[in-house]
Amino acid sequence: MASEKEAALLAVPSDSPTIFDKIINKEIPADIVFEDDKVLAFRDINPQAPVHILLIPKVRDGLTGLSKAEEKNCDVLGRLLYTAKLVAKQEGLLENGFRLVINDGPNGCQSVYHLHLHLLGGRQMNWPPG
Ligand code: D5M
Repeated sequence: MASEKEAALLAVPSDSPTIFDKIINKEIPADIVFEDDKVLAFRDINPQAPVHILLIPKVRDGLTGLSKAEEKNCDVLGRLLYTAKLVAKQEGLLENGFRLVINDGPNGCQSVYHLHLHLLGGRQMNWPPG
């Protein structure tokens, strides 16, 4: 399997449907840990920490990445952040902290062009990130 960086460099930024649409529509399986009318959260297929969960808006509404955000997206962006806190609490392993990451564009190592928040934790994280 290509590394996440290789996958990101091969990914073509676009507004086309992504693998995450298939997860939202339950066309492919995912380990879903949270779902409401706006947000879906599921475990990353290639975890980088004991807890690695992706949070996505169920309706993309132009949000291929954070750099495409407009004022109309503010509600769902806030909802994603708040849901990350709820899911962190639900996981139980993150009382000592966790990290949220949004990769944007090729330089940010984004490989899936449907905005998503990485929730990472369950170990001591390092800084600066690579
Ligand atoms: O992160 C995209 C992330 O999406 C990356 O960590 C792998 C993950 N991914 C890709 N396909 C799947 C499926 N099918 N299930 C769960 N997780 C998946 P980025 O920030 O774009 O590099």
